[in-house]
Amino acid sequence: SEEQQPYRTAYHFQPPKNWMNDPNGPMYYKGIYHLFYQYNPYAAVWGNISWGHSVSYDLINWILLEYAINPTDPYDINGCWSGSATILPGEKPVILYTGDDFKKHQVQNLAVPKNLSDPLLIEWVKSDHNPLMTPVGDIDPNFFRDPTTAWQGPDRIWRVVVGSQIDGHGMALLYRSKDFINWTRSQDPLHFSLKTGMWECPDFYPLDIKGENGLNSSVQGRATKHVLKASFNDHDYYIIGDYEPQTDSFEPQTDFMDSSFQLRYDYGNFYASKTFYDSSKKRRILWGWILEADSKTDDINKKWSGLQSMPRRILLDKNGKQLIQWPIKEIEKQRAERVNYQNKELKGGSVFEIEGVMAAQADVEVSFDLPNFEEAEFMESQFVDPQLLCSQKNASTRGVIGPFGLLVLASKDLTERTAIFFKIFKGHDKYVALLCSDQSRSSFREEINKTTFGAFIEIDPHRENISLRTLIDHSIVESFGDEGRACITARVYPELAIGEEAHLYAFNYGSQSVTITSLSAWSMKAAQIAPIQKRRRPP
Ligand code: DQQ
Repeated sequence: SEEQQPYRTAYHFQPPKNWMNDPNGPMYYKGIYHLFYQYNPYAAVWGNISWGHSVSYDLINWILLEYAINPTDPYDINGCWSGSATILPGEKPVILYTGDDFKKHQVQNLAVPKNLSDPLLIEWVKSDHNPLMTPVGDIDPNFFRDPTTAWQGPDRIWRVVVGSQIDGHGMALLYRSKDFINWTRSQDPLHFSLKTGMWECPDFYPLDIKGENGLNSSVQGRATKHVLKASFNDHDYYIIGDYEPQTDSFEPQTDFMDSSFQLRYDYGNFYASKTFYDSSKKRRILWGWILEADSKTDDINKKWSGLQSMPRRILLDKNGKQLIQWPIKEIEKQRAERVNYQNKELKGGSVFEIEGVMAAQADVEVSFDLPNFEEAEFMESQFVDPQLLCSQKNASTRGVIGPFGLLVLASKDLTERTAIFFKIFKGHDKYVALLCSDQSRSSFREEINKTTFGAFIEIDPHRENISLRTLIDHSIVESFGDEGRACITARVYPELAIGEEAHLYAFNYGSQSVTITSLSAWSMKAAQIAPIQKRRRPP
């Protein structure tokens, strides 16, 4: 019941019980979306890793299936770890995944559907050729995993990258194959970094420079930019650049850990993500693993651990310098009762309650009219860490232009609340909006990680408004600042502000007033996540 399980989500994907981590092999195939995920069938802690499998017609409501692959063979007996799906010509989906083998060496394996005429692709068979790629030469068997979706060059040869670390440096090893069975390692990796360790779950895909359509992973050419994502230091970082399939060279515009400003999908809790191309709606969609922020004991007691993010549509920002993410539009079908405010002034120091929605299960969109920037607080250096700035001057610290934003999953007396807010700063030669998600007072419970998160958004001096969208779902708060230019996901576990006792507020603790140009908040209907209906046997 909701009373015993106040932190289970209503419209974010999660299995009924046990441990879940990375999203794996997401794909759209013949009218159905498939989501696989790292799953422990036996417990709420990491282990016995198998590929959980669920299918959906809309990416919101899910049918739970039997796991697709589990550790049964010498080449994956210690775990079927992360990997990706590729749809081969002739509409043939295949999976490449990492096996932790009998020697605890990481190897790459292939699995294919047993029966292509089963629309749900319930059963998968592993290839007799496994393992296809093994850690030989300078590859450390502990650092060789997470193959991407493969792409084909103009020469028809398949390419795939695998995450690695050689001599302490993170990299994406490149492999080529004509038949998807025999793979040859390229002398040069697709990319590497001297400033990071192991790259987990790399992802590599094209985006259209103009236009909003996503692209199949095998599209190359002048009108595209390529994104390379790698998971390290607990975050998902990306760089954008030009990919040349003739030489397999990738020239990024900026590089990982180059300066103090790092591009990340999400500046909060979000890891080991993966994208796929949805050919039905011509869009690229991102899934990410949202970890628990409570303790292992809490997970064992509540019998589950791990969520998937709301699937996000990915676009290239007009300036080509960064990505924009937005919750897939299907989620709007879950919107129920709505409250709406327009032109509401928030004087400095004010808090007002947004009543009439289920505050523990809501979607909120708000846009703020900004005052003149002349008064904005000065930011000494542009090298400050936004997360540090958000934790030093949290939601309770009075400012000038901001903090203003939302208090979510808040108790009536505001002793518990998660604050998502903006502050505007004047730098030496530019203005920035700081987006914060402050969990420091999110719960009276101890043993919860309440780290505050922050992200910068560059704005020009004439900027008149800024928007925030926040998805609130019991223990997850997913925020999209400035139309999706900066995203922050947080996990929160309130003691008082649960179920009907949760409240929603807008606030402004800056000295300057700001105006809510418009605010809409909706109660959200629960998604259906149910096991497949077993057909009754004929008598
Ligand atoms: N999770 C998988 C690995 C991957 C890691 C194991 C990232 O394949 O590198 O469950 O969270």
